[in-house]
Amino acid sequence: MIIEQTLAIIKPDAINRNLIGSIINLIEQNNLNVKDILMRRISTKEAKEFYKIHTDREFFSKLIEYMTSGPIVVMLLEGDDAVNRYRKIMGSTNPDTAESGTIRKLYGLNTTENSVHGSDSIDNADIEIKFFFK
Ligand code: IDP
Ligand code: MG
Repeated sequence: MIIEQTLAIIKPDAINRNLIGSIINLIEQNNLNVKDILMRRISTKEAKEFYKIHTDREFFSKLIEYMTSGPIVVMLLEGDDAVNRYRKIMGSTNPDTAESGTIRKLYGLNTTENSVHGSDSIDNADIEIKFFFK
């Protein structure tokens, strides 16, 4: 067993549709432990910093507008192989092509409003956890 930590976010589209509980259920049923949790809005400055690797992408401004459109739920998850396992539970970026049973396949609306975020590496998990949980 390799116990890891990762950062998960429930995005505004899922909050708006009362999906917080359903998404946390999927996370917990997969033996990932919620070690910390918060709900708040993020500023435009914070969103731009969080997604800075995508600054030059054509979807960047749409992404920032969306992520600041309402509150988000941010969670520190812990468990065996947490980074890769949570990415699998989320599914791929586009809900239409995401694997069946994944959060994005079940609940995502489109490639921008895809309900959840998850860190993509142990190094980024570390950076993202520090970003929200000092
Ligand atoms: P990921 O969330 O699956 O890791 P990234 O490529 O890191 O996907 O993109 C970050 C977020 O930006 C996505 O979750 C989604 O909300 C948005 N996004 C990514 N690619 C596109 C796109 O091609 N069109 C619109 N929005 C996108
Ligand atoms: Mg990513």
